[in-house]
Amino acid sequence: MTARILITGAGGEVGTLMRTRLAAEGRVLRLLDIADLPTATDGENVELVQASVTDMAAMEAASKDVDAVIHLGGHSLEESWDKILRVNVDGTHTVLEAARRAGVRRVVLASSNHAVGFVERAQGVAGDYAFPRPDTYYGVSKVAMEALGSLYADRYGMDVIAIRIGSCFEKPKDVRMLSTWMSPDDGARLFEACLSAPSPGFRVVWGVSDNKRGWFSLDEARALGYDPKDDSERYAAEVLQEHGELNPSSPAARYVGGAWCGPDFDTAVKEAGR
Ligand code: 15L
Repeated sequence: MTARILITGAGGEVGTLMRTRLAAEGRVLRLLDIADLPTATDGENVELVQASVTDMAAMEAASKDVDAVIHLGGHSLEESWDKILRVNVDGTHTVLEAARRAGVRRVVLASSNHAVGFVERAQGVAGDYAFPRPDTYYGVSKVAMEALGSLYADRYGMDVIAIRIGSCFEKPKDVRMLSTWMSPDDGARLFEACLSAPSPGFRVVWGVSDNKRGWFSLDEARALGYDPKDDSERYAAEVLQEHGELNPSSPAARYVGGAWCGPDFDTAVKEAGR
């Protein structure tokens, strides 16, 4: 079992869901976030680090004596180009480079479905290596993340797995998430598979549960040993009652990235005012 794991963005949505789920006997979780993290509970085997993923010296220090890094840090929603470039793109480079310098051999990267958000569902998604079709600057940063991961795997022989996470929340929040949901427990199963698969090299895998309404291939994740147990279907009636069926001609229904492909996520036009 992986003994010491550095988790960046440990105070974020996915980091918080994983904190208890990735805890294990004989394992230390080194939790890093730019924000304050909740202090350790009784018996919790954690080390808390407050730092930015863009700070090379801090990341090198945080990567010392670590067996694997799970990189969840960065903006998790669309932001201005400046912020995305600095925190998500430069931050991911810093995390990988710090890991390399510290001799860490395995990094698991939180990529996103938004790396291929403009893939049309009707085209039949989504082999794991679907060509990038980012839907936002955030999506571009996830493409850059996958490219950086590939570089560090090929050039330095590191094991790097990029998980294209669908929607990791306690429950699916809307109709689209009935297809994109990754339950927190399945998320933990997938991270464990990524940590323990022997010599995976560079991989891109989908991070979703075994959803009846799913759009994505689970083959690559299963090849790493992922065995999903959850299905969003148990929430379908509740979600459909609350939100109704998707309008089939809306971006939300047409594209993998859903509403992110629509005008509300057009950052360039918002920033320029035209
Ligand atoms: C993501 O990548 C976001 O970080 C998350 O907040 C969700 O919006 C998710 O994608 C999604 O597509 O549902």
